Amino acid sequence: MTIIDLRSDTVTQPTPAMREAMAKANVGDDVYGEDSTVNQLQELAAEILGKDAGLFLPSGTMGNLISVLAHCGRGDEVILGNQAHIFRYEAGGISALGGVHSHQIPNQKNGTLLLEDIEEAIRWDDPHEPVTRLIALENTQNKCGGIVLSQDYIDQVGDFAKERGLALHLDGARLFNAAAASTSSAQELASPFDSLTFCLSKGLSAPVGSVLCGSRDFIKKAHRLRKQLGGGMRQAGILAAAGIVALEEMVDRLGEDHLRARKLAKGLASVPGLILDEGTPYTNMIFMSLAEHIEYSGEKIEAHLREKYGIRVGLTGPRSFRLVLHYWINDEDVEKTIDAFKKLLG
Ligand code: TLP
Repeated sequence: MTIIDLRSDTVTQPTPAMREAMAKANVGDDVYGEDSTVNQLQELAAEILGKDAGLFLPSGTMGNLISVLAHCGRGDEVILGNQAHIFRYEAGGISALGGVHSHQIPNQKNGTLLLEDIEEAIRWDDPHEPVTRLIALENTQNKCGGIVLSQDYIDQVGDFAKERGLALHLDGARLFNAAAASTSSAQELASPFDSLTFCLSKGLSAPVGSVLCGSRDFIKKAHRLRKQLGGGMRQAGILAAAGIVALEEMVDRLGEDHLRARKLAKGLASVPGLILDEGTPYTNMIFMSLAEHIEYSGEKIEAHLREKYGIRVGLTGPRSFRLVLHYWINDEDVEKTIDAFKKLLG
């Protein structure tokens, strides 16, 4: 049975071109800065995003952690959304490992944080209070449906942060999906941020890795933190080679995943018993839940789809799902998925 894995875009396998590039990659000891393939990837990423320098990392989680630790000292505070990946899904690393205090404010349905809420969250200069250092945004915002933050909005937050002397970080795990779905380029969407991470191993299909970009001084600091956290990799060019292919060949096709997400959503919307979240999909993710009259639990449906049809979907609650489109899902898979839901619930 072929597997149709819609749980996440993190499940993507490397493409044949990536495997070939990996086999041929020149490598060296990257802790010494001597891996020419890693260096090439870092320069390419920084150039694409209009930043001074880049740093190759094992994961997006480490990229966010290093960024927060580079901007904040122990007891300092980061303002971020209550739906931010950093807050919800990174095992509390910024507090556990960095002693950084997180100040969550509500993410609006469109993924944004209200400027009034940010303003109110900024601490007074008072010895009772932690020191506010950083604002962190996420684009696309995963938990808010994979929604895109607009250029207008991020520019406003950028100006706001500058006026108040705060740093601004972007969790841009899916920044290239955001760019594919907006009129701005990835570089424009990156411009207001002092630091940003993007993932090579999601929609771009590379097997491992993220790149952190920022000023030369920031990346120097981040480099030491990477070592401290045990993220200094040696002959990492094997992995970076796939990352270069990801940036050169996989960015321009992300719109296809968004188109397929819309096709799949349209088909699923016609299945009685499924209720799609308002507006979904914004990019490559569909969020939906079971209508009240459906007796089965989400778990049961997930198991049935997996065992009978080889279709894997993500459970986001007792009766809700996330389906993510990516390079390894084609039109036929989309049809099969719609059919399977119809057979099960129709
Ligand atoms: N997200 C994963 C899960 O952790 C939820 C997924 O399947 O979507 N930022 C954002 C916005 C992310 O969505 C993720 C992964 C990360 C950071 C972390 O990236 P990795 O997995 O490379 O540490």
